[in-house]
Amino acid sequence: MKQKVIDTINFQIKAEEESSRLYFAMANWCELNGFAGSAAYLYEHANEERMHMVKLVKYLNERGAQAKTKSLEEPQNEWDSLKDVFKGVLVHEEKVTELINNLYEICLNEKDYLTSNFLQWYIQEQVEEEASARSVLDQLELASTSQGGFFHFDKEMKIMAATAASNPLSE
Ligand code: OFO
Repeated sequence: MKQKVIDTINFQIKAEEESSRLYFAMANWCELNGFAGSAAYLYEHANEERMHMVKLVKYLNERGAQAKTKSLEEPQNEWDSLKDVFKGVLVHEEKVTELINNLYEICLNEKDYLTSNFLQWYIQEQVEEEASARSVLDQLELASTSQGGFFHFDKEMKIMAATAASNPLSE
């Protein structure tokens, strides 16, 4: 593999681990602020991000390149509101989409078609993750207009967390 591709995948490994830690911190905040369903959803999301990281590590190992475990910054730990948390999820996912697009472009420029093919899974995943973040924000917007809306929103998030946990993404 070309070094530029290996380095950029290692950068993406770090980004996926950062995603996992950010969602873990968000889950923790939700749990402390009485949103148990949202916490369950975000703990599950943190697990999925870790799986995204491991999938990249295993890919590099399969190709005989070295995956690196890098040091990380402390993630954000405080938010003003539940809406602020989920706005943060969308902004973060949009950033990750840019990183995946950049990685894909590098693979094409370096004529690494095997890695380009492998990355299709991540490209589709970003479409789904952005759509899901927008849908959660829409539901939250609706919840804010009705009495007891946040209670029902949080119950819905618990159901979504259980559904995600029972459908682990295939490796
Ligand atoms: Fe790894 O997909 Fe979200 O960040």
